[in-house]
Amino acid sequence: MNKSHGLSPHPWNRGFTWRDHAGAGRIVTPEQARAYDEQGYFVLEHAVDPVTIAALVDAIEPFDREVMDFLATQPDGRFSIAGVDTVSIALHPASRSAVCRDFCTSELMADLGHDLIGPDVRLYWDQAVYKKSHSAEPVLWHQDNGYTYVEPQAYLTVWVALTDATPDNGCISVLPGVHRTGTVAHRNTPIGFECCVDPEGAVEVPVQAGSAVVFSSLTPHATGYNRTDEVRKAYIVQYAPEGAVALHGDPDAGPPTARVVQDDPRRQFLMPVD
Ligand SMILES: O=C(O)CCC(=O)C(=O)O
Repeated sequence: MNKSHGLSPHPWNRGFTWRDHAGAGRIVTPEQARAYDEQGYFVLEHAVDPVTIAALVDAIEPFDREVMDFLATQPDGRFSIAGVDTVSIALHPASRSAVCRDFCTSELMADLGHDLIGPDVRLYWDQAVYKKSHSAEPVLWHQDNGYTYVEPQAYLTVWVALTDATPDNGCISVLPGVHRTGTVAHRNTPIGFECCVDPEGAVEVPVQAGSAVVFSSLTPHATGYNRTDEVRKAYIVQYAPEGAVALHGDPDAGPPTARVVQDDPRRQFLMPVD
């Protein structure tokens, strides 16, 4: 485990081995596969056309409004890591919008899943994350597998920029290399899980609307404050191997108390094979 970042293994992470992705895939180039293996991420430039991006923004808009209306009813406008003054998270647009569902099960995503996960892939999660203008909080450094512990630990996150994402408005930053050691321990804070603070070697990854940051569930990442007047919008879609399970329980208290197969037919769609 990489001691220079002060990281230690998650209590449930025993004997993890990263599986390399050799050769060219359907869409992932050998260079991108090497970056994914060595750095834990790559950028897929201009992955999504402007018409599709506009359709996604329109489809997500009512869900984001719902979330903002809900947050406004909460104490201080906050609920968990979300808040009217910081970030809104609309869960599972693909379960309610054909536009989002078609996007999540598109050839682009099927090809990414095929190349980076394997032949039998399911949509594991989708959410729209809108960082509000002059946001009050950053999103802390975390691995996606640090929130809900999934096995196999290595699944795929595709962070699709619906607006340009810049260092000024809270683009993704990643911490290369750590993914190869599996899930690390996180602490639970009032504004989310955190695995490290201001780590050395972090890389900011600005991308234009329509580009995607493709990274592992094991790649630590964070986003900073949005210091602009505009909302920064992203649609995050994640893919896991068929048969993946979510482990429940308190990692500090002992082994998992439940293992739940991730195959909810309302939203965890099996990806097309061809
Ligand atoms: O888009 C963001 O600001 C952060 C999203 C994120 O880190 C996540 O969904 O895991």
